[in-house]
Amino acid sequence: MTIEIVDVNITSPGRNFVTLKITTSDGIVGLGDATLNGRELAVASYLSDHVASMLIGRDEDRIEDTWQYLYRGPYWRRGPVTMAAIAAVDMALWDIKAKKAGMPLYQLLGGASREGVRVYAHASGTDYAALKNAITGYEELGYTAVRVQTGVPGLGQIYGVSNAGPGVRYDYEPAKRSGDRPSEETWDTRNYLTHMPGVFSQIREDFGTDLRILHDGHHRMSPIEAARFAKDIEPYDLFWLEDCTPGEDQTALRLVRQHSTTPLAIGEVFNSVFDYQTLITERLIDYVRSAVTHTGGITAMKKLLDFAAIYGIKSGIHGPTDISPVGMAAALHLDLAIHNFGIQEYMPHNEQTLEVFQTSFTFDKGFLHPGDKPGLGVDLDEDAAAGHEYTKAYLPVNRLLDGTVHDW
Ligand code: GCO
Ligand code: MG
Repeated sequence: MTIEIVDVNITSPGRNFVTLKITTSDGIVGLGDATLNGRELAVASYLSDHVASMLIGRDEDRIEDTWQYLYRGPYWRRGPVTMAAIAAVDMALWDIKAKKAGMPLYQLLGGASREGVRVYAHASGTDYAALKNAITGYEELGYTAVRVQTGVPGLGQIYGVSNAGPGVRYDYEPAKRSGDRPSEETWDTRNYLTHMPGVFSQIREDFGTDLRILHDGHHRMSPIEAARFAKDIEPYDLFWLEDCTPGEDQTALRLVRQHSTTPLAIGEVFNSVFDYQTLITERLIDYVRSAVTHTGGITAMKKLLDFAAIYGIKSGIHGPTDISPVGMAAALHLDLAIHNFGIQEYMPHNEQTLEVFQTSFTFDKGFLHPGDKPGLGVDLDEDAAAGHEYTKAYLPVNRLLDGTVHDW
């Protein structure tokens, strides 16, 4: 059989998603996530203007060949737009293959290596009281791991901190529907570095040693600042410190490693195994943070995680709300199958999103499972999707207190 129809679906049930839908000549449908936060239409155009026509008539079973054709074929390689587009095709083809086999995708990846996938939630608060309230709420829901982000004195709205106030949802949606340009936030690394160790200390005092605590530096520290920070927070036993330095500078992490045993995670802005070559071979990280959606899909992510496994490095796949339920399903099937699973990020999608994308995920005491429907196990309700028109949204831009643009 061959690929007969290729559609690109754009919908915005509270936030934008781009989904590739491939239909074969015998009517099997595969879905792939192509969402690139704040740059959604660029990937949609890459797919509909440059990729769709090349897929028509191809054998849907030739996943590796199609991957190589899309990666090597255009001469221009890598980059988030290209790799998100390739990822979407790859996920859709795996979805089709698993549906044809009548199996959930994880079975084709080697079968389950565990009963469920430990996930971490996003706990945040503008001050410690709000953060404590959020952590308590997640513990009550059964989570065993939380990423903690909190306001810093002297700064306003900052990365990772929900200003929604106490409630059942404590997570954070960074993309803002702010019209034609991004909103702006302010930052001061010194204030942050002075404030955070006390927060971790307080969390350990209040919640004990069982809770897995994660934290995201969001690329804002210089190598020496990150080294100092990672060393200062060692006593609080973090599960990981994520993105402490700017992602493109692989050797920056040598300095951090030399000074601290705090586990390090990086990679949500990466899109290729080559972004990790130094990091993995020199054992400069402990967790791979790529999204399946931004790293060339299941085919590429499996190779990347197998490469990491040789060096004792584990997975920590990116799973914010800007990864659609389709991309999340791809992550969960991989998580379940691979041996070197570490943890999975989980920011549950809102109700409107889950009406558009129907999943069969189950959550039990801090562990997620993708479900046992054939394929990825996610359906796209196109009528529901059509009710949510694309709305431009941007990630914020960051400035230091003197106005200098800084990493967000
Ligand atoms: C995370 C991330 C996200 C990103 C977002 C950008 O660890 O989940 O840092 O919150 O900021 O995915 O689109
Ligand atoms: Mg992050």
